[in-house]
Amino acid sequence: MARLLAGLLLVFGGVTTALAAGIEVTAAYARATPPGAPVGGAYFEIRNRGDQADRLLAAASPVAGRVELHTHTVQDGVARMHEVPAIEAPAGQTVRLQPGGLHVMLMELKAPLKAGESFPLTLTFERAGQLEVTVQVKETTEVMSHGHHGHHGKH
Ligand SMILES: [Cu+2]
Repeated sequence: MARLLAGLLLVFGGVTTALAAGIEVTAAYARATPPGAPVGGAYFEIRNRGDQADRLLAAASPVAGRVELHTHTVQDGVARMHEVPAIEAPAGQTVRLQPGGLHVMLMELKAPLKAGESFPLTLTFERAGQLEVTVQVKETTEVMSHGHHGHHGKH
């Protein structure tokens, strides 16, 4: 596993922008996680430079057992997150994944995400196909009021 990860980081290290079939993914980052935390969030911007709508269908990373696409909704004044089947990327628009909104959820983390490190994330788009991005891990600077409570890991 360590060898695989090192190889992937070598291949993808330094890549901040990934581009495929009109889809550009920039500013990918994840929040550092405390020891033992089972999940982490990853965020980035998807710019669709093409003239046809696309959708992010799935994501995968060697740092997580599985990866889900999530959004937050507020019900009865309580913010909750839940899985979504896809994240829409309308033609000519930029979609921003951010804390409190759409995000990529890294489930079953194999090790804590440490600030200053980076890891590869494979994104699968309906039209553009697979795109590899490098996610930078950043220190958590703001406290999420809703956190990840109530995350049952099933939907
Ligand atoms: Cu989530």
